[in-house]
Amino acid sequence: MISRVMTAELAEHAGQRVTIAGWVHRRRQLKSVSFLVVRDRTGLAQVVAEGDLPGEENVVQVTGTVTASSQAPGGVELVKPEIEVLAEPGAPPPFDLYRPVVPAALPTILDHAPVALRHPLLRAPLEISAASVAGFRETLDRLGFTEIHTPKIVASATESGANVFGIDYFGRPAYLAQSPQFYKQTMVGVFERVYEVGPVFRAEPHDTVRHLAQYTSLDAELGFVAGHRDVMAVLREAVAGMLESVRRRAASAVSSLGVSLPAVPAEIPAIHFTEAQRMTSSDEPDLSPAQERWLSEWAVREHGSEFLFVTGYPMAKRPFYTHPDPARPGYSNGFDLLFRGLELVTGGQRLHRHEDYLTALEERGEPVEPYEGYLQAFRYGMPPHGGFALGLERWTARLTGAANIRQTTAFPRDLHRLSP
Ligand code: AMO
Repeated sequence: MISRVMTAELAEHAGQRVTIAGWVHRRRQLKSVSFLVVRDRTGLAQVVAEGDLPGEENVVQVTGTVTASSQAPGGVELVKPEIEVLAEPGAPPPFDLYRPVVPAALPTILDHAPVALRHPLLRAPLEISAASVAGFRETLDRLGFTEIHTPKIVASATESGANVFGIDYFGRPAYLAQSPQFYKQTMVGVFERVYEVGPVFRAEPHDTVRHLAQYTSLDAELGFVAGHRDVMAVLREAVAGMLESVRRRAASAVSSLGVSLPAVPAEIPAIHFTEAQRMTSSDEPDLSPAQERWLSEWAVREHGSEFLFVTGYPMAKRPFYTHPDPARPGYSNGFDLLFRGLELVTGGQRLHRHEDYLTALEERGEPVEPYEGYLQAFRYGMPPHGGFALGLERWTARLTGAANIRQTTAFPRDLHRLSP
C-alpha cells in the first residue's frame, strides 16, 4: 500500500512532510506560481508548485510540507512538492470535473459514468446510498434479523407475471427475479427474521424518472407478527436507522448537496386506502402518482411528517400472497409507505396457512404447480408473518432531491440503456 495521509486529515500534520495520493482535480498554472488540487476519497488538497504540472485526472503521488493557508481547502496546503505521476490519462475527461456546478446533461454523465462519477457532486448520492444500506443492515442486525442471499435466477414470476425478464437457463425457460419475495418468506421458517439487500429486475416498459429495469431492493420479512402494524413499526426503525447512518457516515455528501434530512415521527401517520380515496375524490383501485403527491403534502400539512403510510389496499390490487383484512372484506393487510410524494415501500402481512395459499391461487385462476417449491414452507408450518421492500434508488432520489432516479445509481438499466 502506498503510505499516505488522506486529504481530509492534512491539517493534523501541519509543519510535517507528508505524502498524499489521488487524482489531479484541477491544475492552474499562473506566471509565477502554479496550483494543483488533488482529489482522494476523503476530499481535496491544494499543492503549490512551480513549472509544468500534470493535467487533470493524472493519478499522482505528492510529497510536500503541510503549511497553513487561509485560501486552500481545509486551511492547509502542500508546499515544496515532489510530484510523481502514477498514471497518465489518454484523454481529458468528457467535462471539467472541478466545476462546482456539473457542466453536463444526464445522458452525457451516464455515457461516461466511470469518469463522470468522480465529480464530487455526482459521487455524493452514491455515498448517501451506501450509508443508507449500512444503516439498514445495522438496524436489522440489532433487531435480531439474519441477512440472506436468495437466487436471482428463478423458475416463476413473483410479482404477477407482468414485467418479467425471461432468460434461457441451460435450454429451459427461467426468469430474472422481480423480488426475493418467495425466498424471504420461506426463510422466515428458518430464521424468523430475515433481510436481504440485492438487485431485482423489472422489465419496465415505462420510460419514467422513477422506474429502473434493475434496482436494489432492501427487503425484510419477520415472523410472529400480530398484523401488518408490527411490520410497519420495524420499517419505521429501519428508516430511522438509515437516516442516522447517513448523518454519521455521509455528512460531507449531505452538506455538499444541501440535503435536508427528514425527521421520522415516533409513529408515522397512517391512513386507510378508502380514506386516501375519499380525500383525493377517487374511486380508482390504485393511487396515481398525482394522488401520492397530494397525500404526501397533506401529511406534511396535517402531521408535519414527510412519511405517510397508506394501509389496506384492495386485495384485487395485491399479489396472491397478501393477507386479507379480516375486518374489511375486499381490503388487505398490505401497506405502502409514501415519502416526499412517492411510493417508497410496499409491504404487508402475508398468508401463512398452506390451505389459504391453495385457495388464493385457485381464486386467481393460477396453477399450484409452479409454486410447489415455495409452498413447502407453508405445508410444514409457518408463523403469521409479514415484510416489506424499499427501493434504494427511490430512497436516495427523494432524499437528495434528484429529479431522476438515474442520478442515484452508477450504471442505471432502463428501456434504452444497457451500457456502460
Ligand atoms: P413492489 O413491487 O411494490 O413490492 O416493490 C417495492 C418497492 O421497490 C421500488 N420499485 C422500483 N424502484 C425502481 N424501479 C422500479 N421499476 C421499481 N419497482 C418497484 C419501489 C417499491 O415501493 N414483494 C413486494 C414487497 C413486499 O411486499 O415485501 C414488492 O416487490 O420503491
